[in-house]
Amino acid sequence: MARTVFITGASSGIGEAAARAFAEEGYRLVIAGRRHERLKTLKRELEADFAAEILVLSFDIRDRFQCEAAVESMPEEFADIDILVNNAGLAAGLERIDEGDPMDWDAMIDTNIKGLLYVTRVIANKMIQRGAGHIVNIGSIAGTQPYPDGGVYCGTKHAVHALSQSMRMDFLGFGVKVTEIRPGMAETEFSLVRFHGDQEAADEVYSGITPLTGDDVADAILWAVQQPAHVNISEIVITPQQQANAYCVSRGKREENGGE
Ligand code: NDP
Ligand code: 8X3
Repeated sequence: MARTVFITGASSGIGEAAARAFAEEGYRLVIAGRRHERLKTLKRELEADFAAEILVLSFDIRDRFQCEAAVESMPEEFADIDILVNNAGLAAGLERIDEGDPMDWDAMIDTNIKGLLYVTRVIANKMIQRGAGHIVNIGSIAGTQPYPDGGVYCGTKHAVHALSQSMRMDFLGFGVKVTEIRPGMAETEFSLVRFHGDQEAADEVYSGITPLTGDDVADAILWAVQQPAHVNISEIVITPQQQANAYCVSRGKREENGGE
């Protein structure tokens, strides 16, 4: 029987790429996000390309009651979630703490931490009852490497790192695996969202490098969940070849940037 995967933030970027990768492998999919039309278009595409079974759930992950109602609304054939990919998230703004916008902070904290918790709580509960499941949390290199002007985003991803470790201990003995994937720079809508729609600023982030794509991260997610039953992949850190960590990026060819 096909396994069922629930992906939050499937309307773009890493989540959308993961949906495509899982559909191609024959999984049954629940794809979630706020942008209903995008999710419906993706559903049609994956049904046509891979004859995949897809359920669209449109809700705002920041709202606990919407999260619970969405999960409870799933028809029987989708209700037994084998894999949860906690991917929905964002960065909003890039500035010093004293200049930060508290509305941006709320969006990041409510989505990246509280939203992840709300969805995990209801789905993990069902996994524990069934004695099986796999939760994949999309963290970030920012989850272990705080950088200037990104304090709140980095704080939320540090929380994802801590929560992933706690979940792994909480669910030990219940047959539920937990994997945290921490990507570096991936070119998705991430920077466009961070800079509030400023495309030029978003493009600048990736100038002179070949960033990760959503597909690269999706490959890592798929690999982690396809390991044998007795194997748990705890963490994967994945960056572009030109990014060593949150602080060191080599833009352009070595000879063009003085070998830095
Ligand atoms: P995108 O902006 O392309 O995708 C973000 C997804 O999150 C969208 O599908 C969006 O859906 C969803 N989302 C955001 N807010 C909400 C909300 N309130 N309710 C429901 N869904 C929401 O960015 P990425 O694909 O890059 O980001 C995915 C994850 O990867 C994030 O957690 C991000 O922090 C992480 N990450 C990204 C990196 C990068 O460089 N791109 C690197 C490291 C980690 P919608 O707007 O339709 O609701
Ligand atoms: C996104 C990667 O380095 O911009 O989480 O924080 S980074």
